[in-house]
Amino acid sequence: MIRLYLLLGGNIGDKQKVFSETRDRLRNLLGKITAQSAVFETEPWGFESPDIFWNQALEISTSLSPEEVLAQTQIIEQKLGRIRKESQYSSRIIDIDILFYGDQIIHQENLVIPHPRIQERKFALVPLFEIAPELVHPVFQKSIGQMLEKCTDELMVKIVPDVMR
Ligand code: PH2
Ligand code: MG
Ligand code: MG
Repeated sequence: MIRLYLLLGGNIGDKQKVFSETRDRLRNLLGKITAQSAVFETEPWGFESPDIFWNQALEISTSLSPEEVLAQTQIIEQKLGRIRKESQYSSRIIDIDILFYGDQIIHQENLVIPHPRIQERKFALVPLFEIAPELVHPVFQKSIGQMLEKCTDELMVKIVPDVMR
């Protein structure tokens, strides 16, 4: 079994319903969710939009390969109605990003693990810090806590109170 860390993100549609449906599908297709952060409201990073994001980090115990995880998460994104746009960043119903797959380092054309921009993004580091503060990034050899201290991103990231996990 591998310890997998995912980040859920979405800024349009019924986020409560979409996040809950995404977690149910991840449990069925990938494995047990062994930790989940609070849900955070986060300002769009890298593009302008009036629609605030929700982000949540999950730890999952899986026996799937990284390629299988990618395939299954993309199927879930599609089934929940994600439409991919040409532009680099755009509003979306659900994005499921692979942050870490154990301590493996993977560089394939369509799959890079650890996710290449974790260190620049509070919307990823803050939820991850809640469930895995001591986790060490296998490339930078720094813990999530150390990476958060060094991160200069100043966009808003705050807990959504009372959201059902
Ligand atoms: N995802 C992006 C680009 N920008 N901003 C926030 N706040 N949350 C995200 O999940 C996010 C983003 C690319 O996938
Ligand atoms: Mg993403
Ligand atoms: Mg993605």
